[in-house]
Amino acid sequence: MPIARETNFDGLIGPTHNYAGLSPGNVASVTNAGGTSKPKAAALQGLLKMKTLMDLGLTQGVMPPQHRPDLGALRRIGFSGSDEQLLKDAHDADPTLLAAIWSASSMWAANAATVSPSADTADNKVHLTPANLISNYHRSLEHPTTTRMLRMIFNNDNHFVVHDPLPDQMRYADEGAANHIRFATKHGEPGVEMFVYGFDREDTAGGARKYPSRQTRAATQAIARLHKLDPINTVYTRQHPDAIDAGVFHNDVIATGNEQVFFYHEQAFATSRSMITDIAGPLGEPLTIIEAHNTDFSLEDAVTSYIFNSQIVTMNDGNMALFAPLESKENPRVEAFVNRMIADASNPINAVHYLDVRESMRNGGGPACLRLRVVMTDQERSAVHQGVLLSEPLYKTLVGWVEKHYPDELTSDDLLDPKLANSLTDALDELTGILDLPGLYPFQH
Ligand code: SUG
Repeated sequence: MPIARETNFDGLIGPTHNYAGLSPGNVASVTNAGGTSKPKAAALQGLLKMKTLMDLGLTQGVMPPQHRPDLGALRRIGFSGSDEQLLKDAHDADPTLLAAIWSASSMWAANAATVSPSADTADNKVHLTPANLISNYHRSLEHPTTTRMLRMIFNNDNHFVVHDPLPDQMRYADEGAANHIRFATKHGEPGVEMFVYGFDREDTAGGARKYPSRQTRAATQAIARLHKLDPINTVYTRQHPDAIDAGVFHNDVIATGNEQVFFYHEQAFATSRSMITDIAGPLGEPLTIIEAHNTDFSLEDAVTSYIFNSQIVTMNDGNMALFAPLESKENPRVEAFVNRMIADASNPINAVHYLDVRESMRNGGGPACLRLRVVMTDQERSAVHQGVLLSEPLYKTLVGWVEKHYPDELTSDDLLDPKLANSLTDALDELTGILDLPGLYPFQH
């Protein structure tokens, strides 16, 4: 088996990052609604996160933000006139509609797509299915550009298949890699892919009661078929409805994994521990289970600290490191748990790096939300569009671009400003030059 490693493609936080309370069931989004955001600081935090991983010797990619405000979305639902008129009429009709078309939510790249590495697929290609994100209107606007972008980045038919998103139907509601964990003895070996859903049409009693479930079982099955996965190596697991109702709107808020390591909270899943056997059986080796119990810290601690939204990464020396949100260090119970985990020689995680992505966290997006993890062989990685792979010069250029174009602060009043909207179009035009992605945005056609 060829050696494979993960490359993380982080969403570059866009210049319109704001707090609009658009995601029911996402506690941070709802709690911080109406607050003043700091787009420049947010993007610099995200870039520093990418640089931290790059400096530790990992390949790091960048996914550009989408073009917002999406005035075309307003025209599609019957608004017309000048840009100023469109913004004003949308606001008068419904302020949350105006906020939706400005949302920088494509930063959360874990929701861009579900990815299956070539070691798992029948045709030995890397398969990507862009997520339709239909559960929230502001996020449903992302997939056309996401699909185009992924096809530009993974533009090599010998190695990559970028599918169309699933049908725009609640039956196929899909939120991408946030509800998917891949296990393997080594990244390059055939793995077992675990798909986590919140809602099953045949089992309405299984749904959460208070907050919406965003992923259906039918969607996960469709992705497994599209990706030509071996059914023996595919596991479907339901999120615990109590977890969804506690604010676990994506599974990556309560569980994560890397190679043979499976780290989750005891209240994450509705299914019994038999799923562990379902995963370990085809792998032929036991998993390293790190299960946090209520006696360690509560579901609420998990949701506020976002500890499970850490990235567990295999470093080049074979050891694993945890890239955790700063908020998890600020919770004494969670911090103590992490310290025990790092000291425990029975698991391969032996370092923790705390990352400051507070601006994104206030909208419910931690370190793992901000990245799309793609496991690739060296040959596949060299077939990726190289313009989006981070280097020291590209990092400096992107920092300069952010400093030049991003507002320091954004409030809901700014969303009525057509001049701001226009200046952002010019900025993104410049960005496609920097990343060598000409024609990415609809306005460039
Ligand atoms: O979909 N927040 C995003 C956060 C996504 C986090 N991603 C993962 N867990 N992988 C969401 O709920 C809030 C936008 C606002 O309220 O302004 C938002 O869309």
